[in-house]
Amino acid sequence: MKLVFATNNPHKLEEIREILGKERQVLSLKAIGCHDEIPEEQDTLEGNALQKAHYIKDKYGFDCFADDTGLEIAALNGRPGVYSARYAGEGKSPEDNMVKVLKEMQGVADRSARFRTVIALLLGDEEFIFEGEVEGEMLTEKHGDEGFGYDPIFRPVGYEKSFAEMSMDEKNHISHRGKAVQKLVEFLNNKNI
Ligand code: ITT
Repeated sequence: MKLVFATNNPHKLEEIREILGKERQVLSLKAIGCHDEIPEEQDTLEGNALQKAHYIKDKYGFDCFADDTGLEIAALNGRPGVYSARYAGEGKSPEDNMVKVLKEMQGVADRSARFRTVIALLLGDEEFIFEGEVEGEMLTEKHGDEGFGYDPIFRPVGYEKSFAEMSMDEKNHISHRGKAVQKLVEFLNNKNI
């Protein structure tokens, strides 16, 4: 079984291969000759996940899946949410995004937040959705060098370290993406795919 993972983010590909790639081949966009910037124009995670997956299915014909992820901070009314990738502006780096969040959270007592991932899977002409989330809190400064994106400033509930202080395996066991991919794996197993 070959599935294309419609992402331009190499960290996501690495995390997902660690879980899914043990039994199934997960093809990158590069492997199918796609070097496009895939549009993400919707205002929900589900909408964007579906848009990314459909872009690949429609253009290349492969069964595929896509992930859209957002960091939802309670004190910021759920921001950056679906706009997590470009929170500091178009073309800005993950570092810039973190700087903006840390600035907005200065002196804020309620630090609760969660990561949410929605995966859209397209098999033949059917579509399926899988979700995962993890609760945690925003730190006041960066901790750790592992992971990617907002990992250095997010600490999951029940842990003493940030996602960026965890190994990929440790993060995958408890993370938003890890949980959503686990549901995807169970679905594929049940279908004998
Ligand atoms: P694709 O759309 O190509 O998959 P992306 O990086 O643009 O890659 P998203 O649209 O899902 O991914 O954007 C989510 C943003 O949230 C992005 O800035 C990531 O750096 C960040 N992010 C996603 N997953 C994360 C995780 O597990 N830990 C920390 N930050 C994460």
